[in-house]
Amino acid sequence: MSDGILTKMLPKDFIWGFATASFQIEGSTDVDGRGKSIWDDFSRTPGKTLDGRNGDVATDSYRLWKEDLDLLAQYGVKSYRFSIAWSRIIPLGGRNDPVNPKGIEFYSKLIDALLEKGIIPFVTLYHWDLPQSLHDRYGGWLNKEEIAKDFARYAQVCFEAFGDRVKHWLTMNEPWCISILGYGRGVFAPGRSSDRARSPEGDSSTEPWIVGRNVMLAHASAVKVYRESFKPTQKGQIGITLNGDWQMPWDDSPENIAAAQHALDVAIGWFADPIYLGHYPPYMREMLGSRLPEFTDEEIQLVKGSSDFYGMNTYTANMCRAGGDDEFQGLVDYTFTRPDGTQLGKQAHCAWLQDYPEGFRALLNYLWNRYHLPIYVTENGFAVKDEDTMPLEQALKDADRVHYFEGTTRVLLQAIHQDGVDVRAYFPWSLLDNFEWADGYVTRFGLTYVDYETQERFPKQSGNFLAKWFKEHQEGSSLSLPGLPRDAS
Ligand code: PNW
Repeated sequence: MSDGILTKMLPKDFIWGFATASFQIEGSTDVDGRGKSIWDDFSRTPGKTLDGRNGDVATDSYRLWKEDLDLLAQYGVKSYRFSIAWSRIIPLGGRNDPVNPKGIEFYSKLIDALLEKGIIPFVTLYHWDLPQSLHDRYGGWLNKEEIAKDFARYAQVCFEAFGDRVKHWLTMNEPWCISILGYGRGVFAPGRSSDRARSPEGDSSTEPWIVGRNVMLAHASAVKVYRESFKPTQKGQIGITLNGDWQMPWDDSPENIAAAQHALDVAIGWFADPIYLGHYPPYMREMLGSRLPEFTDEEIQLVKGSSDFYGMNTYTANMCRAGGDDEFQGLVDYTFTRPDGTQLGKQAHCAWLQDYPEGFRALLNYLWNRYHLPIYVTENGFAVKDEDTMPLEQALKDADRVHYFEGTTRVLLQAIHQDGVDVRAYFPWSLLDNFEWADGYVTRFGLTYVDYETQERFPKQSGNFLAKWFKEHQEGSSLSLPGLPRDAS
């Protein structure tokens, strides 16, 4: 094979698949002994979601999981990233609370069925659905001692029950979102914030930073349990996945060049530096002073090196200008408008997302050069404008999303072959349109359209594009993979 052909292909053991999360797809919030999560009542509270809808049904995947697996098999994925609902496994959440056999049984069957289809389970332990009882009992993520112990116990129960078959574990999904959106801006559960119009209690100047540290400690405690008691026999990998978008200076002024680094420090370095390098980025301390919660020596030893790989969720890029008072962006203003007035890329349905594949490539390079670990891209996707209101036939021809994935798949190969970045996995978000948190069902990220009246699933062109692209770019895969789902057009 000539170099030209090789550089068009993915590395041999490259993993790809589609991703979901428990609360966004399962529904059936009140069956088989599931305990409440913090998203249950939050999403039922008027004013918390854009369309006033909640997660009680979602895509009904707790009941329709077999259909979802058939869909995955039709797309020919190698892997499926899904999350386990803590409150199905331990309804009250705590380390002395009973384990729910029905919860174990549900995920166990799902894992077996995946393996029967030759699909690798890629499992997230925590994708935002904290057991409500832990929040009520001791403040949930705000309570360092309790939450780390309870999370480690929950993780242990999962390793015991599923670790014989699951070899890819993610502890937490997106600690920045957990901390900032849940305890700073107050737009995600539990909705705490200093803004009294939004929340009766909370302190946005301190709580997000405390929660961030506690999430890292809980993550690292679970990893310690895995490495000491399970990894020697189960031989899997475990890590965390962080959200973060590429941040670039708006122009070449020194203050805006510095601003872009500050934005990266707060969006990514806040977690990635302690976990991979063993200390906070200096800018975090500069910005927050004594409000930045310290780690003890023992804690930082626990946290440092606690991820076997870099788990990367990314959607877009921003241009950065120094200034503004938003600590959650590192006291940096974000814009999609270039100095010449043009836009970075196509605008998505949600305000924070434009299509800019070069940002994806730049971020891969930045993370590889800074942390030197294999990168697993565990989320990447696009919400098409007005997809919620257009007719089905039109929604299935999701040209803007196809364009987005043409871009990211192109630069993915460039990052691997031209830049030498060690990327090992890629999971577009999401297998299905689903409950998009504070956006309710208004914003759709699916590669598959879901009719929420009938719960019927219809592959979009983007889903078929990705299936075909990976079929063509995987060594040997065209020989062994099943046919594509029926065409959307
Ligand atoms: C991620 N932002 O969340 C989550 O992991 C998914 O559950 C979610 O459905 C997906 O991205 C699409 O939103 C994010 O404001 C939420 O920058 C918000 C942001 C980023 C990621």
